[in-house]
Amino acid sequence: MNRVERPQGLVSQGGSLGDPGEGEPSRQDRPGVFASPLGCFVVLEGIDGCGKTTQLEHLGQWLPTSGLMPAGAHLLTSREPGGTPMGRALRELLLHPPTGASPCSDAELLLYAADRAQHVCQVIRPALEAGDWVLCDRFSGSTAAYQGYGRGLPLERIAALEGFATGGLEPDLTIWLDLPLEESLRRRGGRAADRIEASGHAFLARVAAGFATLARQRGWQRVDASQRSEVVTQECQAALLGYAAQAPEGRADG
Ligand code: T5A
Repeated sequence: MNRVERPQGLVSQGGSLGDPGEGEPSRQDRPGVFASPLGCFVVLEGIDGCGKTTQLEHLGQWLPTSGLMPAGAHLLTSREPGGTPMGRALRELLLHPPTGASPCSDAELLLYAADRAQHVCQVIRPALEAGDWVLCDRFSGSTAAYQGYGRGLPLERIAALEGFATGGLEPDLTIWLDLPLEESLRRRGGRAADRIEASGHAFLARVAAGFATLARQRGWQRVDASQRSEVVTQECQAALLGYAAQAPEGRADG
């Protein structure tokens, strides 16, 4: 699976990332062997209210004791938008803008991209480069679903912007919490809708259909999120165990 496209000049413990030492075979000549002690990047995706926050908490407790993470690796849990101090300011602007300050669709896309660029640069990439694991509530898939399928912005333009914002970083594993829209609305109940949630039923239906398409195209692990929370957790754990079982050496123990 494609994950960190190493920016030129970035250096880790072993020297310049991606450059094998003199006389060493290249990474391509050593299948399953990675040039630096990279961690693992796991993302939860799905429509509003599908249970990401709940599962992030459950998996965040389970993962460090699961035996999947290498000894000495830490688990970092985070979310988008809002995984950095700058991101938290952007989150407020995106979800609860002052009167008259709602972004247009293009500006909305750019603000999510800015949040992600900062999150990758300040939090996610340093953690992965240190060999730690990152479990994140939403990433690029949400932009494709909400701004692409939901707002109708061109997917190619979004993909180009994403490449710029993330430097080519992709999750090792994405778990899609699949929940019917009507059930997500029921679960959110009387809670006040944020600006995105208030975009209307047709918008949310396009987003939900977009997630289903993306999951197929991108090979995400689907978990039926309409089940009891404990069962959803067990199925997320199974997805992680399945990933570890087929991951190349160095990505996960177990
Ligand atoms: N966005 C985000 C974009 O448009 N583009 C982007 O690029 C990105 C990154 C972020 C908004 O920004 C948009 C998407 C979003 O609209 P958010 O608040 O971070 O907003 O995201 P939400 O998904 O809206 O977060 P929520 O907290 O509302 O939903 P969760 O985290 O998916 O669900 P959770 O765990 O809070 O559960 C919701 C309710 O259901 C219950 C919980 O107790 C809770 O009451 N629940 C269950 N009930 C029954 N059975 C289960 N299995 C349950 N699991 C949870």
